[in-house]
Amino acid sequence: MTEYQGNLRADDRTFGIVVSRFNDLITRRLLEGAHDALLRHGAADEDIEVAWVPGAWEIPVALRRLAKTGRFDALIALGAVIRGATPHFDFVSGQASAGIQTVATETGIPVAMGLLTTDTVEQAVERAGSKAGNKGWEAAVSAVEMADLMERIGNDADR
Ligand code: INI
Repeated sequence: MTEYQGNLRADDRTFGIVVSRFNDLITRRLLEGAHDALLRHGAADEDIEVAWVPGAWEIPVALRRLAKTGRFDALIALGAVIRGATPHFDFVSGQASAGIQTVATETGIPVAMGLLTTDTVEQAVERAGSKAGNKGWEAAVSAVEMADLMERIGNDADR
């Protein structure tokens, strides 16, 4: 039996982050968490690129552009959609989430999901560096693991 597992080693790997400005009180904390996690796992600061977009809706197209450059081993999507703040919450959160996954499956580049979808601002704050941890940090660790896993599995003929 051959088994594959990604290690949490980020040295010599390149990461692209797409982060949305909407609810930037939250998303800046997610970015801080993701950046910190990448550095702590060995990534070099110059191997991390960050693209800011207006809102969660715009995350997938920016991810796709980054993926297509061929510069990245893994990507990270960061955003915050808060139900109380938007009447079209289900639409924005659903389409953004689906679009994020589509970029990963269509390009073969792993995309970690750090898009918060919460009912309240308090829940978002809790997940952006207070009592429920930092989902940006967690997403970045997933990106590190997936980048290593992809290399272990080997070439993707579709890329
Ligand atoms: N974008 C978000 O990232 N979070 C939200 O909570 C949100 N609300 O509340 O609507 C939101 N809307 C903006 C949207 O993502 C687009 O940027 C906008 O529609 C322009 O295309």
